[in-house]
Parts: sequence; structure tokens; C-alpha cells
Amino acid sequence: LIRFFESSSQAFLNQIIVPKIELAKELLHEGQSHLFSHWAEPGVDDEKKKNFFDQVALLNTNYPGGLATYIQNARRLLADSKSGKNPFEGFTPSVPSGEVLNFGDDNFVMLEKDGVKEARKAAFVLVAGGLGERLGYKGIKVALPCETTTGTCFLQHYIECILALQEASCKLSRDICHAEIPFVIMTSDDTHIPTLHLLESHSYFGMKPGQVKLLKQEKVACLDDNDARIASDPNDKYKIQTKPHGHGDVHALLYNSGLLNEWLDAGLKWVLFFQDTNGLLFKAIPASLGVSATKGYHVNSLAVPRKAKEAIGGITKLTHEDGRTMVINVEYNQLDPLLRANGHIDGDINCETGYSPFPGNINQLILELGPYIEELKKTHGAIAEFVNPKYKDSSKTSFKSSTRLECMMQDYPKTLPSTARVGFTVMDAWLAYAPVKNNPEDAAKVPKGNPFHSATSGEMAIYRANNLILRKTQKFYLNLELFFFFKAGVHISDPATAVFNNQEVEVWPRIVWKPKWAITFSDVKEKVKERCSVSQRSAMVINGKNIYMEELSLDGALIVNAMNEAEVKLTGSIPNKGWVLKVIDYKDSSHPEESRIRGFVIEKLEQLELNYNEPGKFYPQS
Ligand code: UGB
Repeated sequence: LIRFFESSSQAFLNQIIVPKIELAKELLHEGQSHLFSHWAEPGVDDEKKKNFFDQVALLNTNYPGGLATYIQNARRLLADSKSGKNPFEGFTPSVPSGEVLNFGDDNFVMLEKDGVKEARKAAFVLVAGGLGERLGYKGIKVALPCETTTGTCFLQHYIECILALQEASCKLSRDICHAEIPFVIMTSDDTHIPTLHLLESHSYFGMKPGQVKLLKQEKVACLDDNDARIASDPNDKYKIQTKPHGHGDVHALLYNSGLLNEWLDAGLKWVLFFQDTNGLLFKAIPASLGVSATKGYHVNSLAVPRKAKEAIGGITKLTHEDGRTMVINVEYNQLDPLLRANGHIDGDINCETGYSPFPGNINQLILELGPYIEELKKTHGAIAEFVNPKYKDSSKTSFKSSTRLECMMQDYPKTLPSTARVGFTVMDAWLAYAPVKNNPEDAAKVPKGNPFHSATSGEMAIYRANNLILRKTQKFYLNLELFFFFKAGVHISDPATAVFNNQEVEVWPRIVWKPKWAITFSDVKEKVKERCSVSQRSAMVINGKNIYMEELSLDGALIVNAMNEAEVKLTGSIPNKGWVLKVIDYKDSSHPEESRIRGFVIEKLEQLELNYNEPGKFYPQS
């Protein structure tokens, strides 16, 4: 290294040495001299050497505390891993208590209203830097359709939900409201350009471009051995091999972006974090934000009942020997051994409810902005890390392939003082959680009774939730004058079962609505009047704000598109051949990948399509 510095041209040295010499020294001090041992003669490969230092500088600035801290942390965690140290040493797990909500009851409706009120003081953060190796889809996951009846992709759906919340929240506020809910997307080298392209090519799906900010997470250096020797890229010795650091990076990125203080100055109070492929999530957002607001939670994690051993983390109360307690996610691969080590001989098993007593973390976090900023001032966004090396043998002295430190966004509460108000909210899984994570082959191997978490189940879950919500609008009441029972709401036929990509799923009527039609249960109830019915083979798309149903009987396919100023009341009987789901083979490459991972395509035989592009009141079937 010294020879390189001595014999390079002065101009070149000025360019790189002045800012980088300290970094080089730090690397040598941290036992990384091997990174320079194969360098070519001075004067050869100068450009590559410069690029090397650029990469080192980037790795240094992107890690809280810099590269030297990264190496020191890695050495410590690798030593712990080698010695088999229990990460939960001194802690006893127990079942925590949290808010359990029942969809549609008075409490739920009230919390939804509170949440909508608060929404204009919220910012949304989507972590979308993962490539989704488990899903094996070639594109970015947010570009996948969440359902194929409308073909709306996840990103469009999320943006439309945020815009609908923004409008609904402003409507509820007594002040003049120009709120534009900020939307941040964390991307990575793998997802940044396609995410930007998706937004730009669709005019940001109706959101103002300035409302959306992309923050790109950088990868971290890979490590070759237990001494945390940094790995060179196998294809380029002047490059350091890097891998993703995990979704926990979002906190440091937000801290460094300056956005948090901007939001605080603008009067915002909440930051909501969410993941890339959960088409149900926004059905749970208003009520859970309502819980945060009414309970004054600094941290509120959304959870659903979880089947034992299901591949989602379990929310657990950990009590330390010294009295400290915390309510935290314990990752799915750690929960079972933790329970066994603490006297639960069967580990993670279902209890009498048919579910694990530990609620499943769906990684949707609601943080109160003020306390969040105070905490990040202390930590700079650094999150407790872990390392997961794949050892060659039981001596644990060498790795099968390089490893790196990782971190998870839900570990944020680990550094909080015991006085912090950390809670969680449990919702029905049918309402809140249906991620698309597993490829068809792995999904088909999921133990019977556990959710598939595939593109097939993710889509079917959206139909199921919409139908169950509509069913909840049903009520019978007695008209005393006529002494007659009336039936309000929508009667929905029972689902059929079908097998797609070797996964048996319930097929409900394919009913989809835009978030501007309804973002809460109260919105749905307002739009659905007397005695409606929808048969199992039906499909319905509601694309308009002021579309109402009264005495509608649908047995086929109905698509309604209406501008905001058009008020449409759907009534009468609509029978047609409709749309059918046609089974396709996962391996049949004549179909696009988006269809193959579902195992079906929609065959559109016949439909009624109604379009309203003029303001006015319309009663198409009366
Ligand atoms: N992500 C990033 O943005 N950057 C990264 O470096 C990595 C991921 P996965 P995972 O919902 O069932 C989580 O891979 O990490 C984004 C919780 O830890 O889908 O295996 C990525 O784009 C777990 O407790 O999930 O497991 C995606 O949006 C449980 O809640 C998100 O991070 C589980 O999700 C999650 O990445 C779940």
C-alpha cells in the first residue's frame, strides 16, 4: 500500500489520498491488509485502485460508526456465533398482551375513525429493497399485480390507498387541510432503477412526484472468516464483495436523509413502515393508527394470529433476570429453540385456539415521530445486528460462502428504555395479512392448514377479505309498521374451492374496489344499501368514488368506472356469462410469469361495463 502511495503521480494522489488515507490506515489497523496484497505494481490499474477507495468510502459513510465499527461488530458477533452464545441469554419468553381488534364491531369502527383523522399527520415508508429470493420472480415485487381482475400492481395499490386516506383525513379535519402525506420508498441497487421507472412511466400513479422520495440502501461488506476479514469480489480483486444488510437499514437512511425533522416541523406525528407485497395491509391501517393515537403508543406493531412454525416472527415478551422487559419480534427460526431452552418441551406449538400463543409479526410498524427522532439522535439509526454464517463443518472455523451482518427494522425497540410505550395490535389475518413471498413449488409444500404466502393465495385473500367485509354489512331488522323483516347489505354466496399450482384455495366472487370508494368499514356501509346479492362465479370492479348499490343482484361480471363527480346507483339484476378462472401450468412459458406464479388466467367471456365520464346522477338499471 505504501509503495502504491509513494510511486503514484502527485495529481492522482491528491485526488484520492487526502480524503482516503485515514480510511486505508483504519483498514490496515482492523486486520484488512489482505485487501491490498494482490495489488498490481504501482502505476498499473490506477483507475481500479481509485474505484476501490471510492467503494471503501461509500461503505464507510453508509454504516453508522463507519467501516471500522462494522468490522469490530462483525468480529464480536462472529465470535458469539462460533461459541454458540444464546442471543436471548438471561431472558425468559412469555406471551405478551396487546390490543385485539374484531373487525366491524363498534370499537373497530371508532378506531378506524380516529385513525383516519390522524392519517394527515402521518408519513408512510415502504421497505422495498429486497429482491425476494423466496418468490423467485424476475422483476421487482411492487410491480406485480396484487390481483389480476384489475391488474393493479402493489405500488399502485399502496399509492391509491395513501391518497384515499389523505382525502378522507382532510375531510374529517376542522381546519383547512392541504395535507400531502409523504411517501418514502427504500430501494436497493437491485430495485432502485426499476422502481423509479415504474413510478415515472405511470405518472406516479396519481401522486405528486414531490410527495414520493426514494432512499436507496447500500449493501455491506461480506466477510470471509471469523476474524471478519473482508471478502474481495470473486470477479474483481479491486472490489469488495457486498450483500444486503436487511430492512433495518431504513432507520439509518431516514435519520441521515433529514426527512424526519422536516416532517416534525411540518406538524407530522406518525411514521408507518410497511413491506412490499401485502395487498390487505391498508384494510388494517386506519384502525391500528387509531390504536396508536388512543393508547399513545411510541411503537405499535401489527400482528395476526400465527400458526406454530409459520415463517413469520412471533411477538414475544422477554423478561431479563435483572427485571428488564421488552415486547419484541422473535424471528421464526429463533422462537422454537428459545421456547425449548426455557422449559417449553414442545417448543413453538399451537394452543387450544389452533394458533401459536405468540402473535405473528407482519412487520407493519407505527412509530410516533417525536420519540422516534429522540431515539435516533442517540443511535443514529443503528439497529441490533445478527450474523448467520453457513459453516463448513462443526469446528465452525470456516464458511461455505462469505457472510455479512444483517439487521431488521422491527428490532428498533431493542434499544428503547423500559419506559417507552411499546404495544402491538392483533387483527384477523383474513383482513390484514396475505404476503406474496413463496414460489409455487415451495408454497405447495407448506404444511396443511398453514398459509401459502404465494401469488395465488395473495390474490385469493383479497377477494376473500372484500367479500367478508361485504358480508359484514348484512343485517336483519324488523319494520314494526309493516311487521316485516328486512335484510340490509350484501348477500354473498359461499366460496368454491379450486387447486392452482398444487395449492387448494377458496375462490370467492372476484370483487375489487378502488380505495377511493372505501378505505374504512364505515365507507363500505355507506355505499351498500338494501338487499344486494352476488353469486360465487361473479366478478365486480368498483372504480369510482360515488358508486352505490341497492337491490343489485349480480350473477356475472360488472365493471363500473365513474369520475368523482358522477353519482351512480347500481340496481336490478345483472346476469351474464362473466369471467372464469382458467387453470394454467406453472411451467408453461407461453404465459407471462405474473400469471404462471398464480396458476390461472382470467378468461373474459362476457361482462357489463358501465362508464361515467360526465358529472351527474345515474341509475343505470332502474
Ligand atoms: N427488504 C429491504 O427493503 N431490504 C433488505 O435488505 C431486505 C428486505 P422479506 P423477511 O412479513 O412474514 C420479515 O424477505 O425479512 C424488504 C420479518 O423479518 O419479505 O424474511 C423487502 O423488500 C418477519 O418477522 O421478509 O421477514 C420486504 O418488503 C416477518 O414479519 C421486507 O423488507 C416477515 O417479514 C421484508 O423482507 C413477514
